[in-house]
Amino acid sequence: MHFDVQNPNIVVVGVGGSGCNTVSRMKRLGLEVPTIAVNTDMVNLRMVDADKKIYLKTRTGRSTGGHVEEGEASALMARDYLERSLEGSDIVFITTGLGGGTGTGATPVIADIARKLGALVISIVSLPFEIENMHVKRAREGLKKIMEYSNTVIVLENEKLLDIVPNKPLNEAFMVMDQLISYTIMSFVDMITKPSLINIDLADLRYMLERGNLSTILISEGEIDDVRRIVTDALNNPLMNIDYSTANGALIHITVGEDASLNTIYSTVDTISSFMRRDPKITMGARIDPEYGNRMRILVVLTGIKVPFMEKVREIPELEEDFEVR
Ligand SMILES: Nc1nc2c(ncn2[C@@H]2O[C@H](COP(=O)(O)OP(=O)(O)OP(=O)(O)O)[C@@H](O)[C@H]2O)c(=O)[nH]1
Ligand SMILES: [Mg+2]
Repeated sequence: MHFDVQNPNIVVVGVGGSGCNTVSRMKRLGLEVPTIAVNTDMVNLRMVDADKKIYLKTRTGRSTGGHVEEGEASALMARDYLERSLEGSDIVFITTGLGGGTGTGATPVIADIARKLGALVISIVSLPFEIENMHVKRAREGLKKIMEYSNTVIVLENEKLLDIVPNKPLNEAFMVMDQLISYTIMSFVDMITKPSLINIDLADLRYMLERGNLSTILISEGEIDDVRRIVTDALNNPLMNIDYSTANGALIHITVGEDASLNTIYSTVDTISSFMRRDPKITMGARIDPEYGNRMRILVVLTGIKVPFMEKVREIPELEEDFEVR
């Protein structure tokens, strides 16, 4: 009998300006997974650090000007090429910053192609700042489509950067977001490719990440003797404004040093599930990394969440002519 114990084929695709930035950052952080940068912006694409670069030509030959239809059309025109680049992949991560024309328009097309090729599609998207009013509307429409074609869409809010790094210039704040996204993808890759104490494999991911789901992540680190603190820290610093009780599952990945007991690992999982509704679907993995000593890091992917972003429509009122400035 033959058992195929090869690692799954994984590829990371960054779409649009922000997606390409994320991919570049991952490469520089040392991610050993093939990356593809996709953009309608040739100047940006030249500067990107990726294994493969795909230039999407728009119908006008110019930038999308923020038009999502242009982003979508440009990806459809490159369909064959995108297909060839994604063929044979078991897991396709697609990352983009929603709100512009390219990422918002092309990502659903790429997700659709990858899924039709049989890959598990995990899209990781950042949502624009609330003050980017036009971008928010586009992002909401785009997100709906990306959900349709992905197994799950992990959402992170730029707005949360205001809590995490309130005083940083915008560029550096975006860098923090890119780092978080890179870190999430790298954790997934570690989770399924590195030898583990408790393994998570492709089948577990397929089970957890049902089609059309929204997810978000929680990350935290601390000393193993205070598991509760690590978990509450994670819950108190979400990267997305959500109600935890709406989550229907959690994919939990724990990294610990050699001294941690199985008990510590199980009590972490217990503590996390105690914050969720009854009988959540839980899959866990754990990996020992001697460098962690008596520390522990957790990555929780909360699945099946409802996000206020999809429900609320925030209109900024027009200024009245007789608006008084006091
Ligand atoms: N994480 C991250 N987000 C960014 C960055 N730059 C812009 N954004 C956010 O991502 C959204 C989309 O911007 P871009 O990525 O520049 O847009 P695009 O997909 O290239 O689309 P067009 O340029 O309009 O064709 C914006 O609304 C910002 O909120 C970045 O460097 N990193
Ligand atoms: Mg752009």
